[in-house]
Amino acid sequence: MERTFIMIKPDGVQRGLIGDVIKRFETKGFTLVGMKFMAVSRELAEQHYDVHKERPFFQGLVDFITSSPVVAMVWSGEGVVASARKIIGATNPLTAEPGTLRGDFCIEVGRNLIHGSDAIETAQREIALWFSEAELVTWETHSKPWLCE
Ligand code: DAT
Ligand code: MG
Repeated sequence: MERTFIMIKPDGVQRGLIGDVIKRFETKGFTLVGMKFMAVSRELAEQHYDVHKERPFFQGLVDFITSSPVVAMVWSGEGVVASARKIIGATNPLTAEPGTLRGDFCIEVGRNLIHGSDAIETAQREIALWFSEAELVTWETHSKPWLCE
């Protein structure tokens, strides 16, 4: 089953929005397969955002992600990678549509609440970076016949 990596960034944790974020993915019908509350090392933050290492905001981004704890999660479901990106909304919260997490809960790109993998291959790389296989749980929700035909 398709999986994606979702991280509630330090601003989401500090602002007490962990429950709101998790609720959106739960009520949508996706399945949680891994979750940890953790401090992020500089090394992990730099690896996670490696694709942006030449960008001017890179150091600030790494400083921010390592400044306070995050919630790292893996969610699974058909089409979860693209659907999670839609639930999250545009990178710039001011252009993110109302109803998306960024559209509803934040106002600045440097404090945009949440990370979600942008493609299936990215998700595979990010999940392997943040979680060991032993930390991921394969299970089936009792709601499955009420979510899927
Ligand atoms: P996304 O998080 O929507 O995948 P991204 O991968 O382009 O966006 O950028 C990663 C993060 O870097 C983004 O969530 C916030 C930060 N960022 C992106 N563009 C920025 C900018 N112009 N100024 C400051 N921070 C930026
Ligand atoms: Mg990205």
